[in-house]
Amino acid sequence: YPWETIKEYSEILFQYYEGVAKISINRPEKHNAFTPQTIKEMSEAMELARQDERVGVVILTGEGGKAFCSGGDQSVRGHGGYVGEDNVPRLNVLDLQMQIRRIPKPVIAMVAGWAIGGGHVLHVVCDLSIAADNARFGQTGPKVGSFDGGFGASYLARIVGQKKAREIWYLCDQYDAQDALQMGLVNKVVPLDQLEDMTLDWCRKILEKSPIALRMLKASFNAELDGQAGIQQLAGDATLLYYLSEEAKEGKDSFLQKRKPDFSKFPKFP
Ligand code: 1HA
Repeated sequence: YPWETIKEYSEILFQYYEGVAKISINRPEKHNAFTPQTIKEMSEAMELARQDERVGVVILTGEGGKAFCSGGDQSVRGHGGYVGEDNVPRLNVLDLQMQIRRIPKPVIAMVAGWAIGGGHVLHVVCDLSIAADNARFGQTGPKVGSFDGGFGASYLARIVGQKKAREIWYLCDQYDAQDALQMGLVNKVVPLDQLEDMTLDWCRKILEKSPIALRMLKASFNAELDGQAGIQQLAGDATLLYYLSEEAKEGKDSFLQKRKPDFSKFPKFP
């Protein structure tokens, strides 16, 4: 596909094609393990994808066909987090997880090869996951001295159930694509050479749909688990819709025209 580069980065690719933005971790020699810099770049790209009115769907993936993402780069793990060139330890992937949940457009994880540790959690928080037949899933935290008790635990449990989620974290086993399909952890499994075709096919189906309906659905699915923050997102979308109405515009117009608002003509629905 003729992907066009939106912006050049050092550790990711950020590309556009027909309504779709693709954010791809580009460290295949490390199975696409992330550093603070990788996450900083992904965060900026996600924000640009959010602001870009051409973009209706975001694909999250990894380059090379052998790994989606193997989590935090253990070789830069320091005292209190993953350390970049500024010598500051960071767990900034948690902010990226929030961005993936907050962006009012569907995010699809396109998973080839390893989705492990913090890389597994990244696919978990995406709206949809499409896996190649070579995909392998798992958490490693208790083995390598880490854990993600946020979405990595609670949202995983919503997806696969409490027993299975505890098994995944306590045993640190690896699961193949069919296992993942069976436990509802991925939406579809396809041969590796059809992964991008299938993912773009799903993107096209989504892009034909009503953007506001999709936006409201994403916020609604999030609201239950995200508590007050989820309700805030859903309520914000309700405000967006209200601002589109004549009734809300009467409030603003009357203020600017220094007169009393007249809401009498607006219906009081049963
Ligand atoms: O838990 C969190 C967080 C929790 C809260 C808040 C923030 C968090 C942020 C991050 C994380 C984490 O991600 S912790 C979990 C970190 N990840 C792992 O424990 C996975 C480590 N990797 C592996 O277990 C294996 O590499 C593998 C099962 C994915 C693949 O095995 P395989 O096919 O045998 O390949 P392997 O030879 O191990 O890997 C290829 C190269 O990639 C190796 O480099 P080389 O020896 O050739 O120089 C390997 O060291 C490197 N590599 C793979 N994964 C990582 C890595 N290097 C650094 N960090 C990695 N994660």
